[in-house]
Amino acid sequence: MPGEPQDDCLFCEIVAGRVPATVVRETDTTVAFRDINPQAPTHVLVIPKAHYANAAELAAGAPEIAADVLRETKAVADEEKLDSYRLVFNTGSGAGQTVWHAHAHVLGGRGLQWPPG
Ligand code: DGP
Repeated sequence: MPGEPQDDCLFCEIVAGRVPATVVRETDTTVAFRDINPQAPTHVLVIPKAHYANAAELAAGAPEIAADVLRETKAVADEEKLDSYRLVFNTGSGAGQTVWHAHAHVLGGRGLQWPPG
């Protein structure tokens, strides 16, 4: 079933509390936690609790939860006092996606170059 937890999914395990994470925010539909390998002073991942493989599948399958994720990225940025920040949804291995559960990277706290690498 779309959205159901997957046994072999690391972020589903974080949602379930079986893998520890530094959670900074949680709602009924989302969890935000610090990235284990931060690329900026603030590097937080915002994920839906429901399992979708990437942002596009989330938007197609559960648009209201996709909106929740976006809303939470702003809440994280506010809590972290970020004036400027970058949202990244790596989609596909060629773009650097390594965890197949939709997630928004919230990156800030330093200057960010454009275009990204
Ligand atoms: P991506 O490359 O876009 O799929 O991003 C996956 C991110 O997940 C990557 O920046 C590192 C992070 N990550 C991987 N394993 C863990 C973990 O066990 N805990 C936390 N907090 N983050 C993780």
